[in-house]
Amino acid sequence: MFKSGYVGVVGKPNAGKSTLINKLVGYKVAITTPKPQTTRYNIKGIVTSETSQIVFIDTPGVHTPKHKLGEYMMKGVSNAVNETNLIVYLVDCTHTRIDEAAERVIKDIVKLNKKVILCINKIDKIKKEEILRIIEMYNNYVQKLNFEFVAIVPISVYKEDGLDILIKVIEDNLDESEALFASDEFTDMTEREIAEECIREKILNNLNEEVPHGITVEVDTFKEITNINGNLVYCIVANIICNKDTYKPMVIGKDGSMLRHITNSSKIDLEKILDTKINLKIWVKVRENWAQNENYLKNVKFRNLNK
Ligand SMILES: Nc1nc2c(ncn2[C@@H]2O[C@H](COP(=O)(O)OP(=O)(O)OP(=O)(O)O)[C@@H](O)[C@H]2O)c(=O)[nH]1
Ligand SMILES: [Mg+2]
Repeated sequence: MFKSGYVGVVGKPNAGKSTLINKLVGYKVAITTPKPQTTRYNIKGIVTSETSQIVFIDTPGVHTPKHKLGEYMMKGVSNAVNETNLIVYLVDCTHTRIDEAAERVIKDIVKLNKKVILCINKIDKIKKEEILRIIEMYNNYVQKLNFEFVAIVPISVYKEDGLDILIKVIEDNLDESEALFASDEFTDMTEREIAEECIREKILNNLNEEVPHGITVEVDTFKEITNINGNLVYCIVANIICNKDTYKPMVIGKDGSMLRHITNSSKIDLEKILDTKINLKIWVKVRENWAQNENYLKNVKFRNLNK
């Protein structure tokens, strides 16, 4: 009996949602960084085996939006939980109490009355006996809301611990159905989007928190050419767009050093991900308040939400 279905992965920022999905898919479909609010858009990561096809939806970490961009990010989370029948609620085990933000996430998913798997990540960071206390804490909390998780699975993505159990539990809770995507498909991201996200990851990794959160990346041109050796080369021209003019010199750096570093590390990573030679040119531009621009967010960056 073959099973398939959509599984929404939700949780607070930095829980490891994107890292988990990348590991299960076996391909970097989503960028990951130590900074919260890395993921901005829902991304599909498809895992196909002999017995099932699980279509994971990676979502932005749940937070209180401070601008239109944040509102759109949270709309993505609502869409994912509303449209999937099974939810993986991913938590970081080093958060030893259920704070206000976690309460909000739990209450939101509980009221939909869907099947929820509690997945406790980063257990490589704590002792075994502490895991039991965390499980008890979440169980006690949802019991008070008259809710029960269909399963609780402690994992470490880093150590690849518990991932087989998670897959098994997900399969157990999916319905019998034919595959939804071709067996060699693993994401809905286009190569352009992968390039944009890859560049954004390097900005998140190399600049202070405030700057990356005020930046968006747009691929301007993406051309495939064959070089004189007969190899395929992707020629990519991208723009890093800052919402404040004070960010521009920070992205460029002294004598262009930061931009050179972002360009080189993006190129190396993209060559690995897309398995092709890359020729990358990045420009830095300013577009004041793009993160508040409803038209831009709705029609460009979040157009998939409107489908
Ligand atoms: N120690 C440890 N760290 C992990 C593990 N899984 C993920 N991380 C780290 O946690 C940080 C956040 O990971 P992400 O996958 O970007 O988290 P996210 O939940 O997608 O975050 P947002 O996109 O901001 O919502 C990164 O530095 C990861 O390397 C794990 O199993 N153990
Ligand atoms: Mg993420």
